Amino acid sequence: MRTSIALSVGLCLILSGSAYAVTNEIFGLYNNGYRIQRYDVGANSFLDCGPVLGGKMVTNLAMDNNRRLYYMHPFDASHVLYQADLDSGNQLINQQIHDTFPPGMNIIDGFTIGPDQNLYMTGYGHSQIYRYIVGSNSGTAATEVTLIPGPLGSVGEFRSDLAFDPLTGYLVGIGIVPDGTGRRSLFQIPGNLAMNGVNDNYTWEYFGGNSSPWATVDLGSPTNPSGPLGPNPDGVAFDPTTNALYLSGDGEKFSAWNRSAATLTNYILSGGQDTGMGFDLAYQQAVPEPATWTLLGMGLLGLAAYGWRKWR
Ligand SMILES: [Ca+2]
Ligand SMILES: [Ca+2]
Repeated sequence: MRTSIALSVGLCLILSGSAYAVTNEIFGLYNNGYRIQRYDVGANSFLDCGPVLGGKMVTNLAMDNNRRLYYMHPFDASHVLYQADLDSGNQLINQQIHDTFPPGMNIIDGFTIGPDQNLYMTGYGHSQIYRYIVGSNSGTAATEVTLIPGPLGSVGEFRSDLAFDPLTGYLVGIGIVPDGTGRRSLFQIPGNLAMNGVNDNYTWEYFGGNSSPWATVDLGSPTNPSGPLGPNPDGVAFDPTTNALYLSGDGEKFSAWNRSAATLTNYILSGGQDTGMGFDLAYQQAVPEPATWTLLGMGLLGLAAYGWRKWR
């Protein structure tokens, strides 16, 4: 009987598949990219976490499973990757350089941490996804995916922020649609292609597939500054507990979206005002809780003990 209970608990936890140790919060850059801001999703409130190091505008932000933030200025020749932790009041602490990359990466304008806790990057003119092994001190980021425009045309880019979709496992980002219009929409890449250690060519694909509503959306651009995200759509984040989608422009128009219909749900304001949060958005990149595996292990041990008693 005890065996059955332990086994059931383990299986239930595995089947639920969503036992994440996630604080429901979104981080973004504001104050023209010189400070980090926290949005508490449950309380619907904003908090200033403090200034970034380096004295330069930051447009790249990511957070790992331990709530460590990573950030970067886009325009350096040798890109400097910084890390920061948060104290109990959610103020930035322990800020320091994590690694430095040699020249040749062009403009970097999109960060996210993957489910493997490594750092994924993209930027202007690349149409490439780079992967950096966090903590490797290697000073190098390998090219994991190269965009192929395919039948849509010849002009297109992966461009701004990245985020792994917790629902599908795809890597999602904001990019310039390769149809010559210059409009921005969301694209997606199978997550395994970004994490497999080799450079894969991948044809532009809209978020949700090429027949999804994202195929016709214009989020805004320099030629369409009245688009829903303004002239420079930039930030992407998914809530790992609900799969909800959040987007932003450059320092404005932080907003909740309907991920299936590709429609704006609402702008997220503070006292009726735009807080200036954007450039890059970051949700904590969760991994399944160790407790899940511990309980599953207990269940399996129970099964083994049952088998052993039966055998004896
Ligand atoms: Ca960005
Ligand atoms: Ca790859």
